[in-house]
Amino acid sequence: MRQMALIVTNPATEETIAELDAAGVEETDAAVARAKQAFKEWRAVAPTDRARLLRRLATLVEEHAEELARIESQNVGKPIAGARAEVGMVAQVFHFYAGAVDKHYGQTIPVAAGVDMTFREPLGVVGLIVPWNFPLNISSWKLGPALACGNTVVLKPAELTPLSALRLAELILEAGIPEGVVNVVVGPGRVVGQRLVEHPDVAKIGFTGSTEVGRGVMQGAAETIKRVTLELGGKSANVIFADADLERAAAAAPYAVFDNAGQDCCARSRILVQKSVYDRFLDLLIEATRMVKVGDPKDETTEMGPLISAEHREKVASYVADTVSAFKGDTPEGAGFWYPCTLVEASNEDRVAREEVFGPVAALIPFADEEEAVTIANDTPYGLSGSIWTENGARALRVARALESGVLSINSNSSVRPSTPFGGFKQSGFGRELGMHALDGYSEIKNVYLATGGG
Ligand code: TXE
Repeated sequence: MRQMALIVTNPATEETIAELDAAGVEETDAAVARAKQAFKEWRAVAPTDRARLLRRLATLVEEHAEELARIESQNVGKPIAGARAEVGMVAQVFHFYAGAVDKHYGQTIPVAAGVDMTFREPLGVVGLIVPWNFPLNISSWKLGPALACGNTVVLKPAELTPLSALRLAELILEAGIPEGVVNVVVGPGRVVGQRLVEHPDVAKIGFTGSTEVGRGVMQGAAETIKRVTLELGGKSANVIFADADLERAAAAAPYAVFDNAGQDCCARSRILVQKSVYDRFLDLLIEATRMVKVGDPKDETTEMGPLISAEHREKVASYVADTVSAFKGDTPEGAGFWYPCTLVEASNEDRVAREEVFGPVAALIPFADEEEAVTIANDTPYGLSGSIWTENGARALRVARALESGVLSINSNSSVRPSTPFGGFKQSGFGRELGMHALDGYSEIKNVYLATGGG
């Protein structure tokens, strides 16, 4: 049975930009069947040929970068300059995995009376479930390693943002990747996503989204003992010590939480500041936040666009309702799901500091010393990313080792690079994306023993 139509909206104008038929269970099953059929061919493609096809895809993404950036900017409300940078990363990710295809291999292990070897086998059909905040980027983080390992794919973009994945699917075919290897199914998470999670022919789910839905994915996967990789929410700390370069830390802090209008699992949305420099840092931070240019995503100089939807804006606003704002920026008049850059002074017990707001809201929290900074930073169910700002190298590493987070940066807020592992501790999920580590999540180790003598 067909589901209702999906209306795709530009969050900056509230205009409809596409109407699509939503897929249901039947279409999902058909996509899985196509992927299962294509697996027979794709797994047998020589690694060097798989590498060549992925490289061609990377090149096509580069050649269509402007078009893809415009689609993403229109559908998500991202500033065009940021969308271009994201598409640049998508191409780099495919280049990285093109290079990785034939470098992810097994071992020979010394044993008595024979030869023992390991092989990296593909899993089969993998279901990739992607959110709306970085639709193309997160798709590439999963597609790259999945295809490099020889799996075939059913990709489910978020209902709100399916357009870039549909265009990417065309480029995948243009690159020469055989039909059926990548199938994009657009439909509601609780129908298409859920079916992928339950489908007996899907070997693994690579999921990015909310912790709540991630929990359901894990439960649903138990029935068929599916592999899962979960990249979930975050409530990361940006820890500013008194001995930091305060000007640099304050100049960078707004972008660590307001980038993508705060709809970023890596957002450093808790800014922990040592008490002795708190007032000075707050002044610098307000000054830097004032500079964030909020407005039309088409404008080349815009740094922050709207939120994804009216419903999401309501959710974001609910976190700020009972807080003391230290700063609230301006937003454009008229249509669009705008929300201002907001700085609130909070305690780590407040709801705004405990839950993932997923909007341009930073909670400032003072701390006395290193020990208290670590205690507050770790006092959260999440553990995705975080930053440490200090000129004391030993402290920087001490704190980095003590923080319960998967991705940390020192004197920087950078989180993602094609070649380095990305993923969470605690309720931020498990499994790693990007880098060589992601290949482990899309392959199975097979051990083969060859008897060469009596044994
Ligand atoms: O996420 P969902 P939503 C957080 C963020 C945000 C909140 C809600 O706090 O405010 O989640 O966002 C699919 N079985 N993050 O509602 O629902 C869904 O269609 C299988 C953090 O958009 O988790 C979409 O493709 N799949 C995050 C994907 O799951 C299901 C990114 C994510 O949607 C499903 C996004 C089901 N039952 C939101 N229900 C991050 N870590 O970056 C939905 N989906």
